[in-house]
Amino acid sequence: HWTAEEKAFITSTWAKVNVEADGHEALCRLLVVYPWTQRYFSSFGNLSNVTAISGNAKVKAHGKKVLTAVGSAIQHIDDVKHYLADLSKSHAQELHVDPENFKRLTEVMVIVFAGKLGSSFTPQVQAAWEKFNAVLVAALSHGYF
Ligand code: ZNH
Repeated sequence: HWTAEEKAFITSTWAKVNVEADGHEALCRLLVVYPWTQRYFSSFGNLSNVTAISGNAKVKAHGKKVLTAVGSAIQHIDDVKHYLADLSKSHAQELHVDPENFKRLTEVMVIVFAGKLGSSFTPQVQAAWEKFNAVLVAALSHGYF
């Protein structure tokens, strides 16, 4: 259900993504914009303000981990649900992350990409990402049912 053009939009964006810097920015935005998401990261230490969040080494490492997983999912774009089955189960059963937050993370990710790519993040490119993110969110939410 992917066209060659949509796949090309996703992979061309991904070629410009820096998993460390952009993952860090996306996770920082999640924690600042939706502060209740901080509760899942109580082991990360001080997240009390924007400066603490952006300077937190664990936040930085985790942002990279999450975007690296997104990159791997892109490698399995035709079978994301199966590919992320274990990750979905661990988020449901061990981490107890409310799946609404997957959607929020993909939204901040789009904002980070748009900011980084500027006019090359065209409406068509965004449309491909909105579709990919819907697949990603559905796959990560699958283990909850
Ligand atoms: Zn998550 C973890 C991915 C979202 C929370 N994550 C994780 C990991 C990964 C991920 C890969 C690791 C695992 C292992 O190691 O086994 N995530 C991911 C993705 C996404 C996500 C891809 C989307 C897109 N998460 C999320 C959210 C949240 C979370 C939204 C909340 C809010 N995670 C989490 C936690 C953890 C994880 C808490 C654990 C951490 C530590 O370190 O402890």
